[in-house]
Amino acid sequence: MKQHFITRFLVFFFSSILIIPSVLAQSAIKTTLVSGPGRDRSEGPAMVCDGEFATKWCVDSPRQMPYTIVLDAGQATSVVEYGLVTGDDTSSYTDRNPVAWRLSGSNDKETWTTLDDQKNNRAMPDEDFQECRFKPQSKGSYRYYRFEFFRVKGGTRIQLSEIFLYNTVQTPVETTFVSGSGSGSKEAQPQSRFGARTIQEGPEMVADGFLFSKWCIDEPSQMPYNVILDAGQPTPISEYRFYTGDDTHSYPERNPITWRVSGSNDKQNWTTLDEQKGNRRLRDENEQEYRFKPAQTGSFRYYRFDFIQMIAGTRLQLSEIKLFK
Ligand SMILES: [Ca+2]
Repeated sequence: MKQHFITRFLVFFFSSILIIPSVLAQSAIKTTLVSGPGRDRSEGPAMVCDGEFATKWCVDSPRQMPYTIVLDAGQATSVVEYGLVTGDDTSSYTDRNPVAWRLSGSNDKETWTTLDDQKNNRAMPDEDFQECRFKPQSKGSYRYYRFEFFRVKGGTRIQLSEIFLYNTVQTPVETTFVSGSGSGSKEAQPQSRFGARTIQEGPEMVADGFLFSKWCIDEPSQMPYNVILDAGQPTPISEYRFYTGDDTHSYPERNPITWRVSGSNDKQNWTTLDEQKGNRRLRDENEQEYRFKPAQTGSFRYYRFDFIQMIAGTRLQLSEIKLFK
């Protein structure tokens, strides 16, 4: 068992190559910039549709407000969801997220139909490289999409690293638990007025649909910890989400920072879909959702998550892992 563990660890290290994040969502419509305010070069408006999270549109020009970006979808397309992605330093400059905007569609760039109107939407997080998705109130088939940003959280500077348009809605994948590290062991709770209580904190808790139940394991001999989920049939995923535990605010060191996601159709041959090393995006907050796009995709029935390192120590906890098409 120990040898198996060491072998897996070595395989991980020797096979680890730097994966350049391929951040363009699989289902995003390819768009080009028609017009928008800002510089031509490094932080210009074209940066919202270059497919790279690393490049952003950043402008502070109050006279040009509302900041208006027009994108060309190439052909008439119905947008059922759109995504705004925060910048590379939004966690340091939290005022730059838009809070009021309007989305309109057109086929001639003259007559515009309002599709969505957000007056004070603070859903975008104060975090770097985070995509926030919105469903427009109206739909229709349009070639051109216009975003008018009326207001940001504070001041007049806006920044976005990408704007994604989608013609398919992101749907959750129903999964069932296959196997995982930990025995479903019980953690004895202190004596309370309810009597001695035990709580199940086995790996199956990440797939029970509840945030108040969690997988919590501290068994160094079993590291890296893994959990396998069954999507029922071969299913490509565009996103996976981790949800922190019910007391992560008190125990932030339990958040994973290095992990690998793999897919398989026979539970024997695994294809690496994503590797994250030293990723500290999960924060010291309880039951919070964090979204990740796998670097690779493929149609797999089984998805395996290997947790290689936490912020500190050997205890891992997550309340849910969810997959999305
Ligand atoms: Ca970009």
